[in-house]
Amino acid sequence: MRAILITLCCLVMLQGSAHAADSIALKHGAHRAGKRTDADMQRWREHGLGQFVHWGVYAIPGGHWEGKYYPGAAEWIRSWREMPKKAYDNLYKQFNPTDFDARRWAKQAKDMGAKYVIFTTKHHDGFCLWPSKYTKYTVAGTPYKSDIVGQIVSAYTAEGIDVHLYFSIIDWSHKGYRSAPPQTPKERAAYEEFKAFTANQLEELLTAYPAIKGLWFDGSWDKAWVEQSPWVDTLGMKLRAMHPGLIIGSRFRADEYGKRHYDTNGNLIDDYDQTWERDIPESISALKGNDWDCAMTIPENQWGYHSEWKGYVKTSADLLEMLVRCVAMDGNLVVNFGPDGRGSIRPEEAAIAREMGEWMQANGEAIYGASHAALKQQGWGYFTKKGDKLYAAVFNRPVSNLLSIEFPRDAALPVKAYFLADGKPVEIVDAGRNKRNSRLYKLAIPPEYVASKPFVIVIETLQSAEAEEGYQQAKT
Ligand code: FHN
Repeated sequence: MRAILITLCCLVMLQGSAHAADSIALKHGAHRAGKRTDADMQRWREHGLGQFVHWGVYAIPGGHWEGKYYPGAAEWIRSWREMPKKAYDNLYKQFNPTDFDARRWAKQAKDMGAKYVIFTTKHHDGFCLWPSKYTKYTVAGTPYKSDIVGQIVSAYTAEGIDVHLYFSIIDWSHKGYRSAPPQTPKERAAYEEFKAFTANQLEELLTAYPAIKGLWFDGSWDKAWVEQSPWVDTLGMKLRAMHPGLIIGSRFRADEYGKRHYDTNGNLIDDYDQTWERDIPESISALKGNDWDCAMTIPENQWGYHSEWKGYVKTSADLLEMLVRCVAMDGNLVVNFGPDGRGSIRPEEAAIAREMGEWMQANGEAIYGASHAALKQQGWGYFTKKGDKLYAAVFNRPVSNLLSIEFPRDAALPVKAYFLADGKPVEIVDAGRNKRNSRLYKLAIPPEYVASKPFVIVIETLQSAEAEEGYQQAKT
């Protein structure tokens, strides 16, 4: 009896310590288990496609200085030793984008099929595209003078496109900003000033632009900022209280142990996973059921305007493939644009917007509000789903013209298939029970069907005895 009691006590103790090791009480970790369930977040989740715009004074040199080519990302040119800081810090005096027309940009984004835009209010250089009253380094001090953020918010909102404001925590223009934690009392006092400045600017943005839907933070990886996690957390709560429904990704703050994106217990910090920059997860399991977006550049790694793109430049077909891949894993794809110093969108980007838009016009149903379909991935493309419809987005047409689809045994069965673009029917061939737990079907693409672009086939499914019977009949 004594031995049994000792064993039970040990088991309870072991369980207790395992629990403590599994989960640590955090004050500044994730404040919610699982996804947000409110309408604002649901709307964000259904966007599918977004546009990112990186714009600032770095668009003036466009990746060159005094005839030399800067091989890095154009918006980082200030950190290049060939470009004197003083020269960069005076560029704003030339900022006069007379070609800028927010309504034209917004219309182009709408035609592309974007449902939200992320716009840089200020990048790491600290130059503000709105007339912030907390610094002189703003658009108000340029020859252009007018509030650019305000024009973007109005024009995009008028087109029905949700606006999220990009805000860099790194600010090279503020004397109190630093990447390493402050050590001396003087440094600490300066950093406190920087914190107050950052909080003031964020509150200023929310007050000036109440129509915005979210804040997209960047440059929050510095140790100095990470160490401020309790303060940052409190600031985040204040911003949320000021702006109900506000959406903030996982790049704003760390927990009290310095863990970013995912807290010490492995829970996502804030509303969506922002780690997927120029990268898409291999499988949905990597996302642990969280919301996420992928921010993608058109050239390899250029966000701001660089007049000379080198290396591989993505095509609209590449980006559409990425878009469908993201939506098939419950994520959004945000395609970056870097307008030039005069305010024009370069022809390569305009072409991408047009081509993506044409495809979205015909196939957007497979993207907006669509989500992950738990079917086995096939080499020809991706599945998304909405209600009782499945969407098969075909990027690699098989030479056989037969698309294999494996349905789990208990899944709703395919009853009808047709091309999303023109409604023409596609034959469903029952290929029998290939494995014990799944049923194989083939969608027969008519050999005469010509497609110069990826295409989508809608598969209507039915979970009913009728469909089951149909399946049985088709087998005989
Ligand atoms: O350093 C920036 C970069 O310039 C660009 O703004 C991207 C966009 O996500 N964010 C940073 C790198 O992660």
